[in-house]
Amino acid sequence: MKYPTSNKKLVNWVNKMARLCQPDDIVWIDGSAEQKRKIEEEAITSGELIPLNQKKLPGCFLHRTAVNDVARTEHLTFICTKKKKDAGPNNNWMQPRIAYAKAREIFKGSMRGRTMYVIPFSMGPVGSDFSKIGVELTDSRYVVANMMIMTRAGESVLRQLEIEDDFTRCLHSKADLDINKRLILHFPEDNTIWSVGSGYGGNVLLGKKCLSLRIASFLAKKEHWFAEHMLIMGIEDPSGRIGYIAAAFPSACGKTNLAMLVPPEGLKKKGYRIWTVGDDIAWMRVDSDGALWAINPEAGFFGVAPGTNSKTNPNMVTTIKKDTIYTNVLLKPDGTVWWEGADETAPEYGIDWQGRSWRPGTVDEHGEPVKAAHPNSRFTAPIANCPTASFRLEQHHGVPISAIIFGGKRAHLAPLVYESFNWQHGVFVGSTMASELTAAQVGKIGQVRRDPMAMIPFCGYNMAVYFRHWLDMGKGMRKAPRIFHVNWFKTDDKGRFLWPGFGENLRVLEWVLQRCFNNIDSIKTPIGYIPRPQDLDLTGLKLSAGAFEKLFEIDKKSWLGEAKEIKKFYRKFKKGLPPELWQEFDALLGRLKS
Ligand code: OXD
Ligand code: MN
Repeated sequence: MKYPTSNKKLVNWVNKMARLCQPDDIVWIDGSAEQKRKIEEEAITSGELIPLNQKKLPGCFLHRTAVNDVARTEHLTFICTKKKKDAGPNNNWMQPRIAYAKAREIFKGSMRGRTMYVIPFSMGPVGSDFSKIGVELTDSRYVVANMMIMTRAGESVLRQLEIEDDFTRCLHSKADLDINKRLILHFPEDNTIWSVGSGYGGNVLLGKKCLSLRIASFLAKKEHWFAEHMLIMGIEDPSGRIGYIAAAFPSACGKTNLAMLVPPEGLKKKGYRIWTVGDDIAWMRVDSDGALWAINPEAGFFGVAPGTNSKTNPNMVTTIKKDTIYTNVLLKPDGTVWWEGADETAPEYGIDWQGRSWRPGTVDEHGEPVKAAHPNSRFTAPIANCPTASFRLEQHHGVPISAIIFGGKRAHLAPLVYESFNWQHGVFVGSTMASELTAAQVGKIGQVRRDPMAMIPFCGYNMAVYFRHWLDMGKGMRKAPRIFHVNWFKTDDKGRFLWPGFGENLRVLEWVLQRCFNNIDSIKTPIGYIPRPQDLDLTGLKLSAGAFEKLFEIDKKSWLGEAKEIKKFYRKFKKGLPPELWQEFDALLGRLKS
């Protein structure tokens, strides 16, 4: 057989995996429009993709996953390092030998009657110092179609593999989509990912969470850089200066909406403008100028559909009008799609995410309302379609980061915004982040979980060592970004949001950048610096009476309760937890008690 590469390591591995999975044939993805069309046609025939109304939604398709395969299955996700302690208390761990053996049994013959696609892909611009190459083998045309949006895939990557020998070996098979035979395995010491038994994006688009976060975080520690669960956006101020921020929020907490927000009228008039670099992942390196620079390794958005509309995210509404794959949303009779919280009211009739007839008011056998779209239904769309896409997306150098923002979904406790005292304190703030669970994870919605740096599901190694890495990185920077914490989700006693969120969040980001660039004054509190009331531009915003005070209220008693929870969490890491973080913990207690 003639191979489209002379990289022997790649050819040998593809052949070895083919011997295991026994596909009927092997197709190498070249990234051409012609091949893309052919695979889409085959996917339509096989039922993996349903073409949508090509007049209204050109280049768009619908896909339905299996009913038991709609979100990341964290309990079936493992870090397989030789030593258990290297995976840490934050990960499920399996001995590599056992993990390979277990998965091998499921992969064996799993591609019989199917094609194995070989997808060479680059996370980051091909050839950039930031970028990493992966090759995903899969028997899913849905995965191929998604990877062609989410990554730079094909010929140019194969050319790069003639120069660069190394790549992340990513093997995926749907097998029979049996949840009892589902495993998402990461072997950071082998630069390998094996995912079997799932067809859900977060489990199977292996360039995303698996490579760009779990494997990359492990590599980043070794190679002295950051792989983070962060959006990246540029905020152009009235003088034309663009300040870039990187912000970490747990899944489905509004990273995508924030990354492409529309400035409120007053700020737009002042001259503010947004540039979207990424909505989910940031790879950051210290450059020769001593500052932190970032790229988004992805080339597309894999966003949550429900709640996306012209009010919450008009730029996304435009982005997903073409070249988009919708997953688990409602199909309307006119071949377009709908989800809860879309612009239009519910259609009179449609086919729901499970492929069943649906009408408003449909209830299940327990009398519970049936959702038209799954709460974690998604769209996959190219960043290039986004009206606010940054002109620096393809720059090998990335963008300079002025501020790092951590945030969670907390109904109480955390104020709208506060700034850490310094880098070490900022790492403490990130390491103690907590949020309520959302539909993006299997689990109980609303339950609070500690999610340091929004990385708890994605850190590919022991988080105590990850905290050490964060502290060490700060020492290597002459122009370190300032670190902030935000909470858009504080509620009043009746559970109503105190802050309107969405585009209005720019008011907070304006303050953040003022702190970074103009060093305006602030108010010191036990947890950090908060804005002086005159420094937050609230022109044209109507907050309810007393909301502003509540948004910035720091209730010492609640914070002392929080400290107890932090202590419990920190203790999980035993002696591994860097002493600097205990110092910060003690200092916080001291300030709260004084
Ligand atoms: C995502 C997630 O899909 O965090 O981005 O779950
Ligand atoms: Mn995410």
